[in-house]
Amino acid sequence: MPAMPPAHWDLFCRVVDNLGDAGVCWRLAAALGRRGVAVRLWIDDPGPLAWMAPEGAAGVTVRPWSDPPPDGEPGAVVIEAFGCDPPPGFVERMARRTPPPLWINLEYLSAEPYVERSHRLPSPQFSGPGAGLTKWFFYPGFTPATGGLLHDDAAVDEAAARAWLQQQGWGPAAGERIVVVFCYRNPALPGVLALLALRADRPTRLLVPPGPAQAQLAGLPLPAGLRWTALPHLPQADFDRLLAAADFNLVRGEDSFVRAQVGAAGAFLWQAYPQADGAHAAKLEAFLDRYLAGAAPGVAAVVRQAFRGFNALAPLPATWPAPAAWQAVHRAWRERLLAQDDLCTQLLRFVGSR
Ligand code: TRH
Repeated sequence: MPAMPPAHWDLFCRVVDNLGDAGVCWRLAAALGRRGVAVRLWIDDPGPLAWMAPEGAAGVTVRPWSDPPPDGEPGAVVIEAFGCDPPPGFVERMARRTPPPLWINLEYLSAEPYVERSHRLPSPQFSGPGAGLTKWFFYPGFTPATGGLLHDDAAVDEAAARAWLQQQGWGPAAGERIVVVFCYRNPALPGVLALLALRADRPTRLLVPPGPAQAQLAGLPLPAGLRWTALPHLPQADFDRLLAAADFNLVRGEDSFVRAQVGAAGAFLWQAYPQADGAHAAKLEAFLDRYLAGAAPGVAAVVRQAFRGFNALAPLPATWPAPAAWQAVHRAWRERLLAQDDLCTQLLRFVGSR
């Protein structure tokens, strides 16, 4: 294993469930690598990377999570994703390093107000293996008062994405819409598909990545005008192309949710990661408040109802929101997000300021 340059960064990722932990961490590591940072990505379940990142990325070394890491001298920056707590043996080494590494906790994405209040707050460690160190909270978000979103590679060439889709054999027939269906098991999915089918003038090809949606569709009689194709797992760069090539995206969780906003011209519906205490409902409303802030009241009301319906928090609207009006909302929102510094830029600036 080549010796790491002194200025390397360590990024810790614990795969809790689904794909977002690995997905967000891989996207961040690759983005840092593009900026010339040498990143060691410590991940407890590297399995998904075999298909998500088959070719690796410049500057990124993937290491199996172990405690303590055999040769893990901490780098200049240590990022723990989603509060995953690096191995205690590694944290002890952090406390012994001179100067101590900058320790960052990269939090989950939310549009809720607490994010702006909490972003960049210090958390001095008074006990445990990291006693004496300070951990800093770094919150992704949708406003300049947050850490921003990962979008430094979101300049999308839609024509290239559609050509790629055609090459895979997943392109549209004449007049067909392409809709990606990447959601959790969703009781509202039949209703959303029925709304899509109402546009009889626009037959629809559903492209369905692996996961609960494939299983749900396999048992679902489809309305006329809809057909579906089960996709294999794709490298993350191809998954991004898939969203970029679609006319409309049904997405979930965190990373595909962000990608549908910054890396796709088509509008989307988002199924938030369902939480037993219902906290995902507040996350959804907070996002919609921002996303729809500039929309005409009539459009905002029906789009909000479509999001709420897709999260089974309210009935779906009787008809699909007017596509052109929704598209205009999406385009304005996307331009606003792309005009803000991306998360990688903000992270590098934060590190440089410490
Ligand atoms: O898989 P998810 O539901 O992940 C979730 C969320 O991240 C949520 O915030 C978290 O709390 C939970 O995991 C534990 O959805 P998400 O966030 O969209 O992540 C999917 C990732 O997988 C994304 O980076 C895209 C990638 N992906 C591919 O690269 N290729 C594929 O074929 C598929 C299906 C996904």
